[in-house]
Amino acid sequence: MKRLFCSFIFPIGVFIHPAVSAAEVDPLANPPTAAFEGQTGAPVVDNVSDFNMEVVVSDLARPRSLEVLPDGSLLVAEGGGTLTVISPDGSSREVRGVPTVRSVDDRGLTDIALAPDFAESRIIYLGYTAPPPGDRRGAVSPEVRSQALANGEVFSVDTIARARLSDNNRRLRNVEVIAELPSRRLLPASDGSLYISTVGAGGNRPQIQKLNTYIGKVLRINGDGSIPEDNPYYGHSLVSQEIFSVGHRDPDGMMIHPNTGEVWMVEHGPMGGDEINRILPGKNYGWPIITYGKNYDGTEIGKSARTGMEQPLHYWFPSRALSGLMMYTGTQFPQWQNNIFIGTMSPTQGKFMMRLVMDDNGDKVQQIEHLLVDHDRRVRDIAQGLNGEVFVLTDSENNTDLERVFPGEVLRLTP
Ligand SMILES: [Ca+2]
Repeated sequence: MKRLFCSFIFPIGVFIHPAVSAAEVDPLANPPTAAFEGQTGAPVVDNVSDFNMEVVVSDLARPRSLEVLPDGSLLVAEGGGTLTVISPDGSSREVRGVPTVRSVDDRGLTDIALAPDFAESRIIYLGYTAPPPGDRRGAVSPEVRSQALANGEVFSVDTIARARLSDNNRRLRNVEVIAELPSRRLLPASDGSLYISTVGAGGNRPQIQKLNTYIGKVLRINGDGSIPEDNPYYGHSLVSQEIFSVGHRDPDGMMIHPNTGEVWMVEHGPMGGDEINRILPGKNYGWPIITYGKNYDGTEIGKSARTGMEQPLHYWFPSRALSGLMMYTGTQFPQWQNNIFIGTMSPTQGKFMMRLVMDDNGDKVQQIEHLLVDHDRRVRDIAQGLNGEVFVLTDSENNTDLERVFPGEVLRLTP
């Protein structure tokens, strides 16, 4: 596999959608047919949730990830590469020793995640884009990296690191680059392995189906960066052995299901076809061969089912732009137990937090509630506090984004 690096600063690409007259085509006409009853369009909840919302902090720039530390402090990662600890008393302090993050748009730090044994090990994983070698001030644009990934290449700037957070939460120590891989979200598992959802592609990209690219995949490595021997393609010389599952259009939020230990993940569809999936080793989740989405002009992309490809547990048509994913297991909101929460970020369908009420088996969405609709902020991450409160990380927007200007926040939801 070729490894590239580039020291130029590239302009941010502009996406141009094909010109279609809205009068001629209703892109939402003829919605797809579900594979089973209840796979889409779950009804709204019977009982509307009642909760209080407080703003904990409101000065974050492109925040990406929120973690709850064992002492009740919050660890927040901003896309530009800043880690901040917010103490239970509300005071905040920047964590020192964070590796240098570079990107052209302040989105270079993609995720942070605590090891399951963090209380003892203090190990934290970071996914980010590093500066190109020999050019600490340089950066590579996401579009250029995305094209390289589609070609089966990896820029040496795409970095997964692990580090130790000092006992007083003030400094990262022993920062160690464990892999050069692209990442959207990191998910450490109790067996010591690390699942990584990678970046995807906006268009129909056959490269997503290929086993020698990292685009549109879930990857799995060990905590030291080595390949787990029980990975589905371990020992196969012609493929990327980090691959755990394939065929994801644009992966985003992940979680370990608290009751089953399975990996669950949401992904962005095109116009329609946002999905939540149970991620199993070696499985193919279909994009772009099967999808419940359509092209943005309403034309068909492919069928919605095929033998040997996985069906989503639930899909959304039109798309909601799904982001952070969490299952609630606390006691402060008894009526939320075993509900799944997903952040949404859609400029057309709304920005809010979804609550999914699951059936007794836990794999069918029975009812859906939209929370924080009036707050109208992109919800990027969701975390459960030590006492069962819920923390919500909202994304910042700037004046290139619907002409709205406000910073990212941490919200605290209590009964
Ligand atoms: Ca799929």
